[in-house]
Amino acid sequence: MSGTAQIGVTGLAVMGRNLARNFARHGFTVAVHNRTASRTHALVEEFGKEGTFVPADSPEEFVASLERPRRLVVMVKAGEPTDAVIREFAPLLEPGDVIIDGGNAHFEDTRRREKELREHGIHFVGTGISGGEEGALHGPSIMPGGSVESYGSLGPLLEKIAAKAKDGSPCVAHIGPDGAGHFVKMVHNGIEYADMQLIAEAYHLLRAVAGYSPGKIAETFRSWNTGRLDSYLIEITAEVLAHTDADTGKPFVDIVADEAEQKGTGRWTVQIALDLGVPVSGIAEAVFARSLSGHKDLRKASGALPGPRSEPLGEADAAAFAGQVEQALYASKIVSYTQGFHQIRAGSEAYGWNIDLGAVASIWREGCIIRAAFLDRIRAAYDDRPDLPSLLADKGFTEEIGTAQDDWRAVVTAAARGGVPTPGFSAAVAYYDALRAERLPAALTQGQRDFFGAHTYRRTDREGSFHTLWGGNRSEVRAD
Ligand code: NBP
Repeated sequence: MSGTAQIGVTGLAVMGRNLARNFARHGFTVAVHNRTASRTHALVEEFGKEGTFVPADSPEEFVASLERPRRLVVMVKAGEPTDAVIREFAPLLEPGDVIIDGGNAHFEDTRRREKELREHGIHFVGTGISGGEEGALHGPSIMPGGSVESYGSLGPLLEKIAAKAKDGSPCVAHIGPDGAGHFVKMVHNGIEYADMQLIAEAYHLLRAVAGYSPGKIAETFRSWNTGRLDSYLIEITAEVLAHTDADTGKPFVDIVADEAEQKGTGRWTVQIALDLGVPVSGIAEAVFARSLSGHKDLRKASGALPGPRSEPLGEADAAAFAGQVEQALYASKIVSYTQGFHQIRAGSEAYGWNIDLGAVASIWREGCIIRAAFLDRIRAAYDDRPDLPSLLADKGFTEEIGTAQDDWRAVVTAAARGGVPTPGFSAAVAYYDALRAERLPAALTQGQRDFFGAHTYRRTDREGSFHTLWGGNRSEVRAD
């Protein structure tokens, strides 16, 4: 027997509850279920008036309340809880039904689950959902993977509840088969790590080199937010910096312990990038910066290490320096998006996902943490040239980074002189210079490898592999 609910949500903590309300507010009949039934009843009691909910206390009841083919969203803790829920629900489903995993799953887990369920004719749609609890309620950016067929059944519902960009288009697109959606969400979070690190470095420089107060830095970020850096993260940075702690009267940022957390997705992005051989140095530096901040004992033990003697800049120089920091932040940001999109392209090629990079930029525009004016530019770059080898190769970005580069280098130099750690800015400049270099010292690295391990090298002037007899007469032999 088939029920009446067009969609079901199981797992009604903050994300699932708000997603269920979002579906209901858009006129869908929503079946709701949670392992602990009290959450289900609380949802209906508190928000029942917002739409039509069909509460279910058992998996059987939940599945029976869904129209066919059934579409059920799983919003539980990623990892083993997701497997437990699938084990519980899959036997109750029929071929053609769709399970949507909206949690932050590792894309390899999604690939495994999709394959297992496909054997039973069940579609498994690993879906990245970005925007936190507010986004889940008012419109998230949605990155579904899975089969084209499942998107046919699911897409119209997701398009209704997704955030809408300024041009009215929904921030959702079918990303590609199996784990593609969760992969893209992972890199999205990685880019967000890099963005946050760059912003933190800009703050640190304005404080330590320009001598600005947190309030003055908040003003600076507010003014940046009216220009090309316009984004959610810049906006909230200004809010955080302007906030005063009620207990002490001190700037809020000065009473927060300076040890940042690093959860799964940033770390995963870097681990996978290493496997794919993609240099995402901006994201890696962001993860390392967080992890270094957490080594409090090591930092304490190193506090007496000598550093440079430096004075904050005078007022006029400080204002000029702030302008340079804006340029450095923008240029570094172009680099971190370049690296992130390179990783998505590499993942797409490695797993045969055929991901449309312009569409990815397009669906990140609203409702999500990295919402940024800048994403329109990225989409336009890929619309112009879908085979763009790197974002930096786009004419517009090339020109902008060309304009920014003197200031960018000046900021990195000032940071090194002033003893202010800027791993994100510095790594971004190094990446840029490495990409544009005609010759890299990798040639010397290859020579060393051939010397100590007979690893062979290729020549610039002839095809083939070669080895030099380093211990002998140093003559060269063909190695292939
Ligand atoms: P949590 O990640 O805190 O998970 C809590 C939910 O999982 C509850 O409904 C809980 O049921 C259920 N659950 C657990 Br734990 N183990 C279970 C099991 N073995 N069987 C059935 N249910 C189980 O919730 P959340 O913060 O709403 O996030 C949900 C998902 O969305 C996560 O994967 C998260 O990574 C992802 N996500 C979160 C955000 C965010 O901003 N919070 C953003 C984007 C994505 P119970 O009530 O019975 O304990």
